[in-house]
Amino acid sequence: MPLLVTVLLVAVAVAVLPGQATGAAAAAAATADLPVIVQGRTWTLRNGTRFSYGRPGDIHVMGDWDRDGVATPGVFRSGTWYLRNQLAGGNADIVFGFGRAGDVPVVGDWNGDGRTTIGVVRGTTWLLRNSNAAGNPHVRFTFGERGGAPVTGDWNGDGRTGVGMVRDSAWRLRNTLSAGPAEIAFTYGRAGDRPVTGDWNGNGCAAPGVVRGCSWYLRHHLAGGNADVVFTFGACGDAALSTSSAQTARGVPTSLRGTEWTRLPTSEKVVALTFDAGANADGLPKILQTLEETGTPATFFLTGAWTEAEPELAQQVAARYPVGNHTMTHPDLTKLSDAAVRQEIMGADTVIRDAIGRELRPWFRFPYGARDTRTISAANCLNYGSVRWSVDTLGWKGTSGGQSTTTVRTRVLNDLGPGSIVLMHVGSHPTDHSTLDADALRDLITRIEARGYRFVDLDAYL
Ligand SMILES: [Ca+2]
Ligand SMILES: [Ca+2]
Ligand SMILES: [Ca+2]
Repeated sequence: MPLLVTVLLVAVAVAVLPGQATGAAAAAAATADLPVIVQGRTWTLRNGTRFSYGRPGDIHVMGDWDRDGVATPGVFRSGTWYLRNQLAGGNADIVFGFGRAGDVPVVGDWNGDGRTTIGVVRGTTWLLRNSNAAGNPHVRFTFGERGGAPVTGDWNGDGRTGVGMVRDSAWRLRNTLSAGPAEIAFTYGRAGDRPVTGDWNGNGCAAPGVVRGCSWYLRHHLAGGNADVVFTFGACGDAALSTSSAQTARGVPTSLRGTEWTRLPTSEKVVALTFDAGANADGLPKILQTLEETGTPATFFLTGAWTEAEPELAQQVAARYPVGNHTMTHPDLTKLSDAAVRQEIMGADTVIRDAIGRELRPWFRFPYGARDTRTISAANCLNYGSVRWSVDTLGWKGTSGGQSTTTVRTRVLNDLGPGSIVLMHVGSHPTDHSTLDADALRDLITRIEARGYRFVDLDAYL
């Protein structure tokens, strides 16, 4: 497709005011699906409808839960669904549990009875319900590839929602809710785009779209080619979905847009331990053991290169802790071209997502902490937000650099305050082979807790 590369780096918020319905949306048949964006807890439909619902960090979905012909919002929050039957804020009309934290929510009319119901995708296993209530899955099968983004839509217009998986620009769709090969395959969009599906022209069939930054490229056919409709809607980092689908990538917390965190946005006595992995993994076994034995939450930032070298360790980390993107090869991004910045971020996204089988966004950390307005904007437009640190232990300088477990400990304790973000590393020093962060960790955890602080991971601040 013809790509407006410049769009990627223009972090311009396009405000959509109520009543600003577009010609395209107004002209489409009543059954056409609408693009939807969510910023924080504010939902905006492409026809101007706007309301607040859910909490920041929820995963957003829309569907016709009560079969009255109108699609309304819902959110998935760590295994609990909160569905609303009105296009307005308020309390949830339907609340139930299905799936668990880390599952990817999907919605569709799986049995063709006119009611949209829910499901989750766990790796490549699809677990679907035909009613909006807790219970066992009515349909269960495997489809797709690890690391892909699940999508749903009535591809063939028979009234039943089919499934699909999008990996980078490869779309693989299936009309039948059972294990088997893709029935439709094509390429559309590119790595880093967020897929979105809907019946954009009201012809009864769902079709693909991608959201890149705040630009939407919608297609009216199940085939590669040029976008049929292109427009800007929302801002970089907004969650994107349609009135018949779930969002396929997390939005960026508003407090991370155009800026970064050096402390967590909180006044509570909490501390986030963060570990960067870009060199070797020498300190990792000890770190994982200490974290596990002390029950301490933590967050890891991996480079793509490290993950390629240590895929099993990456999986081991991701099984217990949130994982963020630390670029492919750990360069100073401020010295790279726009295209190279994008390649570094998305290269790592693809490699790490493939290895751990889940979304990394929005967590991103700049190598060396080197960033500027341009590169922060580029990260935001790829739905990443930058997490810096309030204290660097300097353990990475090693014993040969004059550091010790005492200096590591002292630096952290001197910085201690609400929302401290501690930067540590999983590797050993390249020449003296010391692993000061790993060695200091257990004592550090004890001393921080003794001062009345508790530990949190970043996912608690989505
Ligand atoms: Ca409805
Ligand atoms: Ca149904
Ligand atoms: Ca169908």
